[in-house]
Amino acid sequence: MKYVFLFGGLLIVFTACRQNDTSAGSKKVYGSANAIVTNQPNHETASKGPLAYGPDVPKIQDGDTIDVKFDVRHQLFHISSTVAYTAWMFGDAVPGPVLRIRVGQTIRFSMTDRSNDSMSNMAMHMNMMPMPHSIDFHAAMVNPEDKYRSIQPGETINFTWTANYPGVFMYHCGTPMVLMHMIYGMIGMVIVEPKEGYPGKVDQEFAIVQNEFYLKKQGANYIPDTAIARLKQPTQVTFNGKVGQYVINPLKVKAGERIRLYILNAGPNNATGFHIIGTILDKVWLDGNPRNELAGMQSVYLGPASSAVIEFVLPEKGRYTFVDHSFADAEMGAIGAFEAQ
Ligand SMILES: [Cu+2]
Repeated sequence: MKYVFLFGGLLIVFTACRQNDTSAGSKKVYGSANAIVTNQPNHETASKGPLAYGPDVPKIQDGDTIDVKFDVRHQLFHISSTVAYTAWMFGDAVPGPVLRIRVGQTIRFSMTDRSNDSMSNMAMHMNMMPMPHSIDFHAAMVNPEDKYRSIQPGETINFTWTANYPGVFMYHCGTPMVLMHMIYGMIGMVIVEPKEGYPGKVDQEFAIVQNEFYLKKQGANYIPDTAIARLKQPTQVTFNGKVGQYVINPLKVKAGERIRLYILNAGPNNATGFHIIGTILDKVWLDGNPRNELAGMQSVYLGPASSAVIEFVLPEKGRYTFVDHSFADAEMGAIGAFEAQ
């Protein structure tokens, strides 16, 4: 539905924000003004907003409107001490930054495609070439043809959206071939808290994104391979982008503390059965919505683009390994540990 207004002869057409659904107790905002694409890089800053890189969870920012910016870059990324490739990334890592907002907040989003920043004379491999990118927020309810359109290297897209549902949502690049853009690293998490915050108190919070890599050797480094990705046969599966990083540096907690974990399976292809050895998942909110509550789970099964908020206690001092209980994935890197002291 479009509304047309005439202001002093100036025709302004916009898809209006309509608040016509209060079924879940809070007003929903459908749609927003058309996206604006400029051919200028936004040099103000490369990232901005309530953002952090997992396992850290960013602090919520108060206010009705939140400015969020993260740019797209092509940069060398290490997924282990021996494996690196030129990633296409939101911000500075794979996965991109975790964004944390609240139901009812409007996100004023800006993104510059900086894939042309990183060109150097020695870096003209196919995967370093500047190219169009886009962003698709699963947490938003907007016209994808408008807001999720691809922009060219050096261009900036600006659009707004309002968070209607609480949950842990994925964002990713939606530029064809989507599979390729995702296996290059263009994935990330948005946490949308309920209006009054998640119910109950916890002592520690962590954010974990699981995703697959499909890499083949090219010279000294690696390159993502869509042929392997089509076969759904990953070469590495990781928590927050690095093979076994929480085996090397376990997440530190205290025995008996209540821990809340925001977990997203970004795929792009395979499912996960997230499990913590030595405890039971006390509460599981599927997709991060407290209305979808399960209790006493041994694992939580998440397909691609599925998520959960889970709460649990590590009962006594010790090291608690967590895995994708599809153990092939654990062998390929989806393994970590909590160190309870
Ligand atoms: Cu892309």
